[in-house]
Amino acid sequence: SGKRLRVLVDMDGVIADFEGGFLKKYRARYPNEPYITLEDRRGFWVSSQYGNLRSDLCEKAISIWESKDFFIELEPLPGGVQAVKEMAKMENTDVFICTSPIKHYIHCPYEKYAWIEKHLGYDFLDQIILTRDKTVVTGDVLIDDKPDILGVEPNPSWEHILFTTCHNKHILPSSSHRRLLSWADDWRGILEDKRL
Ligand code: BVP
Repeated sequence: SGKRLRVLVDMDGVIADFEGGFLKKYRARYPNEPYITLEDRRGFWVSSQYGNLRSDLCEKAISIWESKDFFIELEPLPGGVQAVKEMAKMENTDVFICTSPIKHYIHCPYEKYAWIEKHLGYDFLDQIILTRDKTVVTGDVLIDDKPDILGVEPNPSWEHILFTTCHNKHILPSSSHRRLLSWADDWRGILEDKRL
């Protein structure tokens, strides 16, 4: 019922466990350095919080996600892959994975494609949008854990649904953000709303 819907789903922090994967590999590589528990994470940028903890930890943090196999080995977040598959099978629904690669591009873009193929299947490779500016992508909803999604387009077509994760769970319900608390939350209801 209703109109055709285009849903943009972010990858890191929404369907792939970037924070968990980061912390595990950071602690393995730098066992004697301080770290920030997921409970104590604040702010989207892991590198900034580590840099504030001690300035040299910024580059140590960056070295983790710039390493080979970081992105491909991220675990799926609970329910995310299933939800995306289900969403893609719904009538009148186009689902795209909309994700920003890091600029150290030797491994990340390749591994993002490989992750999608591994967890969502070969045919889902048609649905990938790699962009550093999500404001120029059109859609009805963007499900993303980053609180501020900015770019050259001041009025993006999508409604940003803030996906709750360790670094944003303490943010007050700012301005207009609707939230999805997890994939167990009512994403179907949000889609039906947008379809009206
Ligand atoms: O590729 C990911 C990891 C990277 O930014 C991208 C976020 O993509 P979206 O989730 O917005 O699609 N990234 C980079 C840094 C620091 C770089 Br310096 C960081 O702290 N956190 C982070 O996610």
